[in-house]
Amino acid sequence: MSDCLPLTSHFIDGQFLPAHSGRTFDKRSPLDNHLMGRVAEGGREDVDAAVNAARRALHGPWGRMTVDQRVAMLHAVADGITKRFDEFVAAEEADTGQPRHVISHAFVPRGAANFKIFADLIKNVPAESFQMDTPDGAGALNYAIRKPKGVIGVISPWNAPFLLMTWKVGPAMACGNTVVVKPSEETPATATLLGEVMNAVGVPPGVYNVVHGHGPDAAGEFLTRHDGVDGITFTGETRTGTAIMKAAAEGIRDVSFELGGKNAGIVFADCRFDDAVEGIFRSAFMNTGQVCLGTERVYVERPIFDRFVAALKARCEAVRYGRPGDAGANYGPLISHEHQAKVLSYYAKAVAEGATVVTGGGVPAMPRDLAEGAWVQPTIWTGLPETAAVVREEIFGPCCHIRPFDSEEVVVALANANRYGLSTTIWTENLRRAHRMAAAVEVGITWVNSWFLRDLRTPFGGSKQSGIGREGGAHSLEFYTELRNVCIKL
Ligand code: NAD
Ligand code: 6OD
Repeated sequence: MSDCLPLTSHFIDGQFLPAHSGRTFDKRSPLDNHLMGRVAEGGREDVDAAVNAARRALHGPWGRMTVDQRVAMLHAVADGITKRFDEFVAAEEADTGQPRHVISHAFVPRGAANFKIFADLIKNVPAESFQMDTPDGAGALNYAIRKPKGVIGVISPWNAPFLLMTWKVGPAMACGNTVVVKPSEETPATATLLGEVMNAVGVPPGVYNVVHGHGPDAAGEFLTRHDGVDGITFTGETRTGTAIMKAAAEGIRDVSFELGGKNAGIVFADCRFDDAVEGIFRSAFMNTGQVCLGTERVYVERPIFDRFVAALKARCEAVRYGRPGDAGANYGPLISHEHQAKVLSYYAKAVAEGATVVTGGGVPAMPRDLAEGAWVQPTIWTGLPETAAVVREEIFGPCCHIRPFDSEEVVVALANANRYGLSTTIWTENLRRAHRMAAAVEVGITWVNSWFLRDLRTPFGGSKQSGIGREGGAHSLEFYTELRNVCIKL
C-alpha cells in the first residue's frame, strides 16, 4: 500500500498482521464519508492461520491454566480495557459516529464487564452428580464435567460492536475456549485494539484472534465453513443466520444466534406518560435506531393516542445532530451510505403504502462539513395496516409506526403477529396486567416501564426467528462448554 493511511490489521497468534494476500478495503466515516483508513481483507489463508493458532493455543499454556489463573487473566483484560477506556470510546466513535454518551455510558463499560462477569461466574459452576444402584449392590457414581467446546468462531455486527463482540469473547475465554473473531467490516477498530490489551496482560498467543473482512464468499463465510471451528456464535441479520446455519451443518457444528427483531412497544393509558414517551423515544431512536432491541412498532391505548403521538413527535424534532463529541449532540448518522439507502427505501415504501408521516421521512439539512454523512431524520408514521412492509419488516433505522389499540387481547395478538420475537417494552402502572402481558408476548425479553436494562447474569436471546439459544450468565455455559458424563462403578 503506497498511501500513508492507517491500516487496521488482523490479530493472529498474538501478532498484528496484514492480509496474506496484501489486499485491503476502505473504511469511511459515517459522519462525513471521509476515508479514515484501510482494513486488512481476510481470505482463506488468514482464516486458516487464525484457526490453526487458536487450535494450538487450546492445548498450550491456555489449556493448562487453572481456573483461578484464567479468571485472573480475564480480570486483567477487563482492567486493561478500563485503563484504555478513552481509546476504546474514540475508536468506536470513529467507526460508528454515535454520540459519546451512548458509547461511553452503555457500550464500552459493558464490554469490560463482559470479561469480569463471566470470569466470576466460571468459578462458581456446580457439577451435577447422581449415585445409582447396581444389581450387585455396589452402586455407581455418575458425575458431569464441563470442558471447553474448542475453537469458537465469533461473527459480530456493527451496531454496538465492542459490546456485542465481547459478550461472546468473554464467556468463550472464561470457559477455556479460544476464539477467532470476524468483526463487521463496518466496525473493525475495537477488535484489533483489544488485541493490544490481550498482549499487554499476557493472554497467550492464539487465544484471541481477529480476522477482518467481509461476509459472503469472504472471511466470514470461510470461518463458518472451516473444519477447525467447533462452534459458531453469531449476532446479525436473520438472513445471514440462515446462511451460517447451512455452513455449520457441514461438520455438524453447534450455533448460537442473536438475530433480527421487529419489536413492539405497548403503551397503556395508565402509564406514567412522560416516562413512556421518553422510554419509547430511547427505544426507537437511540443509536439512530440501530439497536436489535429497538422499537419499530408502537401500540398506544386509544385514550392517550393523539397526545402520545404529539409528544413523541416533539421529542424527535428536538434531536441535535452532530459529531460524537459536539456539545449537546445526541443523534448520530447511520453506519453507512448503503444502510442509509436501505432505510430511505423504507421511508419511501411507507409513503407509497399510504402512511401519514407525522415527522421526518427524509435526510436532514446538515452543515457543509457533515453533508456527505449517512444522516436520516427520526421518523414516525401512523395510519398503516399491519400488512405494510414498514410494520412487518425489520428496518434497523430511526423510525416507528404508531397504532391505537382498545384491549389487552387485541394488542397481544398484534404484537405477536410477526416472525420475529426478540423483545417487547410495556408501559403500565397496573402490576397484574404487566405480569399477564409479559407471559403472553412471544419474545425473549420483556421490559416493563424500562428498556435496555439487563443484568449480565440473566438469559438473553430471541424467540421465533430472532435467535437460537440463550447467552448471558450461566446460560452461556450451554454453548461455550461441552458437558461430559463420567460413571464410576463403586
Ligand atoms: P449482518 O448479518 O449483515 O452482518 C453481521 C456479521 O455477519 C458481519 O460481520 C458480516 O460480515 C457477517 N456476515 C455476513 N454474511 C455472512 C456470511 N454469509 N457468512 C458469514 N458471515 C457473514 O448484520 P449487521 O447488518 O452487521 O447487523 C444488523 C443486524 O444484526 C440486524 O438484523 C440486527 O437486528 C441484528 N442484531 C441482533 C442482535 C441480537 O442480539 N439479537 C444484536 C445486534 C444486532
Ligand atoms: O447488553 C445487552 O443486554 C444487549 N442485549 C445489548 C444488545 C444490543 C443490540 O443492539
